[in-house]
This record gives sequence, C-alpha cells and structure tokens, in this order.
Amino acid sequence: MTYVPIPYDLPRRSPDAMLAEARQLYARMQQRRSCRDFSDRPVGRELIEALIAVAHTAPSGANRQPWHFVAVDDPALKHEIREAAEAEERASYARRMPPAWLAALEPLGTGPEKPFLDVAPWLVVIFQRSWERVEGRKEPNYYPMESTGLAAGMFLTACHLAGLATLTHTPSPMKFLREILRRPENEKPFLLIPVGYPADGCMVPKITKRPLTEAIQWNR
Ligand code: IYR
Repeated sequence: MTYVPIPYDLPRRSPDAMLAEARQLYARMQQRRSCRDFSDRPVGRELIEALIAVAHTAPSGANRQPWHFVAVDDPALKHEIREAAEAEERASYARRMPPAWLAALEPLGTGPEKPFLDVAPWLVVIFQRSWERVEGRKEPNYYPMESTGLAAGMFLTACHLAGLATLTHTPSPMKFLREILRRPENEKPFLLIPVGYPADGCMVPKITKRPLTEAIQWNR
C-alpha cells in the first residue's frame, strides 16, 4: 500500500533571500555551545513539548520514527539520574577511559561530577528504538541510529534558536536510563540532554571549528 501523493508546497524564495537566510542561520548557530553550567530558572513544559515536536519532524528510515523522548523535570528523578550517571562516570574516568581519551578531554575540563543533572530544569533523554514488537514478532527499524541522530540534531538546533542551552551528555554505559525511566527492552538510551538557561556568568571553553574548506570537497 503506497501513501497518497500530495503536492510539495515549498515556499519559493529568491536566491538572494536564500543566501541571506543561510548566512543568518549560520551566524546564529555559531553561537551554540555545549553548556555545563546551568541556571535553575524554570522552563515551561509547553516549550519543551514544542521543541520535541520540532525534533519529531525529522526524516527517518521508512518513516518509522525510531525515537522516544523522555522529558524529566521531577527533582527526585533528576537526582536519581545524577547519582546513577556519576557512578558510571566515576568508573569511566578512573578506569575505563584509556589515557588517550582522557588526554583528549583534558582541555574541556570535564570530570565525573555532573551537577547539571540536578540543576538544569529539564533532562531530555532520547531513546533509539532498534525494533518494534508487532503482533508478538520483532520487526526491525531501519537506520535507527541515523534517524535518531537526525532528530537529536534538530532538537539541539530548535533549543538553541529558541534561546535555550543544551549539553549532549553521554554517561557511559547509559543502560541505567532505561531502568530508571522504565523504558521497554527495544529502546536504547541515545543521548541525555540537559536543557535550560545558562547560569549567570556561565563560561564556555574558547573552541573553534576547523576551516570549512577542510570539511568540504566540491566534486571529485
Ligand atoms: N561522557 C563523559 C566523557 C566525555 C566524553 C566526550 I567524547 C566529551 O566530548 C565530553 C565528555 C562525560 O560526559 O563527562
């Protein structure tokens, strides 16, 4: 059974307007940074829902939408997540991460303490659904990691453009999130994203991106 075709009504804009739009968007996106120092200022649930709605427009393999978003603002639940994440992170930083990895992170100054998991008003946990149970059988999803990554990227972009800071946090392993958040066995934690306002006086490391010319090849 095929989908009903409908007209694709993409608004027509002049090339100049398109270029100006792209450059303005670039300037705004250059200001996006990973934030590790959040304010506890509340953010409304309606806004979080609207931002997740943006992510939910992402393309996905066979339109299976293999993602699930869990938004946590309950302080006790955030704290439970913090405790579990820090337990994993302490083991990672002390034993599991090889010296080269620790050396690569050293300039960022990260460590096993994750106060932002208590402080940020929301923790948005994205799960990847690798398969679905259909009438008792396991049906695979297609490109679940790519699809969920696309949705995650759109979520980060939406948060930034709305004026909120995020951190793509990856405590490892992240299995504890499925247990704490009572998600089913077909869902794998993908990213843990604190969302909120930066703390007053929040500082971020001065990093730059390599020149665009090194990231693009035109033709062969
Ligand atoms: N997941 C750990 C370590 C970490 C790893 C990378 I790669 C980073 O860019 C930053 C941190 C943590 O969250 O501290």
